[in-house]
Amino acid sequence: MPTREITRQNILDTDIYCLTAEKFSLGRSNIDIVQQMLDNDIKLIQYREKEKKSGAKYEECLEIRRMTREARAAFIINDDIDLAMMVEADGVHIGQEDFPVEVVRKLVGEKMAIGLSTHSPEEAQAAVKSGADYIGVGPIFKTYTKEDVVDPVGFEYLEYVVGNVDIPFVAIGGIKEHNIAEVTKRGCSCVAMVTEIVGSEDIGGTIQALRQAMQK
Ligand code: TZP
Ligand code: MG
Repeated sequence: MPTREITRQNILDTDIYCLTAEKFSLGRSNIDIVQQMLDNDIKLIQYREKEKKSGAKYEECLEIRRMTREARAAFIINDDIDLAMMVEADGVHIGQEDFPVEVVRKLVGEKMAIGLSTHSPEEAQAAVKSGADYIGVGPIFKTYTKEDVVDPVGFEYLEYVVGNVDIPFVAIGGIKEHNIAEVTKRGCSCVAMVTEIVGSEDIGGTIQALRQAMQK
């Protein structure tokens, strides 16, 4: 893939959106995992870390910012708007129960992308109106990775988004090598995963297998 300047509009123009989760990383650090992701040409990484204090998260995100910049990959931070601003991330990802997108926009300015998790057509339409740059669509399948997760939305909602939503979107939740083709063949070109990648002994091999499966 040719390198490009990362903008709010093109941040999802890539195949795999990787999220961190040290708890599921088989004893490896977030930094080690991110390095392996970048070494395998992953161009979009979200720092999602529910188990650490702010100071530790700041130190890690500073390093991941340096690494992603060098690799020309986009860097998004989950939940922590202040942290995203402090390390000059490319984006922040928030949920339905977080601060309103319009208010977050006032804080982060015009350059930073704002992603919003959605679970229904109503939430998708509201996200577009709010000025979100992209939406998360899911969980597509059952997932055990997220604690306060809602029931799977299934393919019906994904198909609605493919047909009716004009901003970029990413599918998430329980996506694995064996089911990723069911997502991509429905017209979803960017797929987010946590455990399938961070929980793999062979991250490079898994990414390669996922990329192959996405072509089916
Ligand atoms: N948001 C919706 S599902 C989910 C998040 C963060 C977790 C997805 O994790 P996994 O391991 O890819 O199922
Ligand atoms: Mg959140």
